[in-house]
Amino acid sequence: MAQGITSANLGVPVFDLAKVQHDAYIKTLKTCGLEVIVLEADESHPDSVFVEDTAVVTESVAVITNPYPDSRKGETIAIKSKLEKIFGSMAVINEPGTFEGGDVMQVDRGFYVGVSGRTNKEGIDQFTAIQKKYNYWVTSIEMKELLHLKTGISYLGNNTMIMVNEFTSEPLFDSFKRIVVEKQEEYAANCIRVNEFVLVPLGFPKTVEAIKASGFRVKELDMSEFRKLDGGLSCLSLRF
Ligand code: CIR
Repeated sequence: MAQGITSANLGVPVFDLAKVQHDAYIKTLKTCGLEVIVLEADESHPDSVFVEDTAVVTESVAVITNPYPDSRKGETIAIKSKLEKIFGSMAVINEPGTFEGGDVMQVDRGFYVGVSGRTNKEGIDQFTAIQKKYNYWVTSIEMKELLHLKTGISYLGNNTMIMVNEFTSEPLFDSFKRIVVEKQEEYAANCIRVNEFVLVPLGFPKTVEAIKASGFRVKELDMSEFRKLDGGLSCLSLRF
């Protein structure tokens, strides 16, 4: 982890604390009613804890992505061999397409995908062709500053999105109820709905209140060591 990619300027992650936080994450997913499959540590890939970037899974197909950084491309090998045992249908994003799951926000039978520094148009075209076979639609969104689309927006279900200010002017989201996070709490825009709970990073009280006011139950998780590597709460798991 100490060698993971980062622009956060928050210092080097404390590995033992990251393990404590990771254990709490797993425990919380279980408390929310999920079965959790935990992968072996992948010592040769410092960003491999961010499994969300390496695949996009639906009930129909598991798509293995092609992360942009060279240091992350090899992460897909372990994910592929695990998902092959679970999913009947597999697909792969190939060069020159690059694609990371952090750029993919699923809303029912569709996906909003960020065109970012990590996910390019060719990758999105390949992903669209794959999903079309299974009757899912795909819409792309040009990103400005964020690492991934879901760095700044999450779908919570019940027609509700939580987002940073950048997305409030996006017409594609006009029909959704919106929770807009304040500038100092932007990290909390990356959160996940798991059954009846929304899991939110610890330390963002205004966002927690806003989510509760929208009718959701909240569980908070300390993500400090993953944030040091630009990782959000959603990045640590693939949910299906
Ligand atoms: C990276 O830069 O690739 C990792 N350090 C962080 C990836 C975070 N993933 C995500 O937001 N889905």
